[in-house]
Amino acid sequence: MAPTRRALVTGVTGQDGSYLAELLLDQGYEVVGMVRRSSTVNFERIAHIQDSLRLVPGDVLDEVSLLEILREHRPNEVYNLAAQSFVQTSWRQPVFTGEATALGVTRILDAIRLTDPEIRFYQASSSEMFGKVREVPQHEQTSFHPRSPYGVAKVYGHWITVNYRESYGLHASSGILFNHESPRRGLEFVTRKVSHAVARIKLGLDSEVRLGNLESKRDWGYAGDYVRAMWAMLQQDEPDDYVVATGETHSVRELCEVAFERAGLDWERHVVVDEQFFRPAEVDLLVGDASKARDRIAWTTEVGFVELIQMMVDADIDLLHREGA
Ligand code: NAP
Ligand code: F7E
Repeated sequence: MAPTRRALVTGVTGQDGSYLAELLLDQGYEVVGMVRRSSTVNFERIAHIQDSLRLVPGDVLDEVSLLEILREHRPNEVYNLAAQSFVQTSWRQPVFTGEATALGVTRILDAIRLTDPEIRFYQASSSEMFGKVREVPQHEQTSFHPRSPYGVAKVYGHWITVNYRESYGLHASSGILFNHESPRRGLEFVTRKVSHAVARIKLGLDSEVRLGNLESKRDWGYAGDYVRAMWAMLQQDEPDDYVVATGETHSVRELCEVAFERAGLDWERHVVVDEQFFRPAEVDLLVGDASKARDRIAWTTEVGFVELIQMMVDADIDLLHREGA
């Protein structure tokens, strides 16, 4: 019988961490999830699988905690999903964003190098690295021009992953993932902000939602589809970098149309444009070319844009009902 594989997931309490942990458990892995200390427990996204996970305390700001976890749990694969991931916050907390989202990657890579260089490593890179895009669509060779401290930090995380692969021969791969959403998305991101607002308006709890740039365009996919790509990258003989995207782009305005329509509402009666949600520098248009992921790791999407947004609106209406609204 093949030995049980063990994976460490940093950021396991986040949107992607929860879907990835489910996938790894389904594949028969022992899943070690790293959680950082907080004054209240925030395990909502993993509550349904919590008993099957081994949750261990640690922080990407603290290299000793990472070394201890690797020494004690000896994973075969490490998925680094931990980050300060909200772009808007990165202008307010640029140094913290750099510490967690950029240097956190080096801390993990170094801990791997020192404890067990055979560990396979996944880095959660981002389409935000393309920023002021040089070409459309964006692929693995497109140059980076990040437009936020978050994007800059992700560029560092990406290149340090490539560098440790080239310097030390680590099996380190970087997934350049475009926006991916789900009912588990944080409430501050625009898709979930809109789906949650639609549910509240539908149930008479609110009358409007205030948004920023309605013309901005994103390539939005479903998080459940994207975590399959992360796992597939680490099953390849050779480490590499892959763009993961749907290849379709939609504006925030279209997102509003689909979301409000799902609840039988007219978005123009409820959406208010508010300057406070505009960004100091914007990424206007993102659309990815995932041909390499399709060809080399057989990655495909199962959930399209309209289905995704409808799923999120339905889930938020259900959630509010369950909360007794
Ligand atoms: P998310 O929901 O914001 O989750 C981020 C996770 O990182 C949370 O579990 C958070 O823990 C943890 N974390 C933050 N700071 C940490 C620290 N100092 N030490 C340890 N853990 C820390 O993000 P996501 O959407 O799942 O994204 C996962 C990763 O993919 C992130 O690196 C993100 O930047 C990247 N990414 C996301 C997308 C996307 O569209 N979702 C696209 C490209 C790349 P708490 O729960 O304690 O806050
Ligand atoms: O913004 C516009 C906003 O915050 C999308 C993260 O997962 O994906 C995510 O970053 C767009 C932007 O995601 C509001 O200006 C308009 O153009 O949902 P978002 P993001 O910044 O694209 C990338 C790939 C990551 O890696 C990140 O970790 O929507 N927008 N009005 C708004 N955005 C927000 N949040 N709120 C608004 O009111």
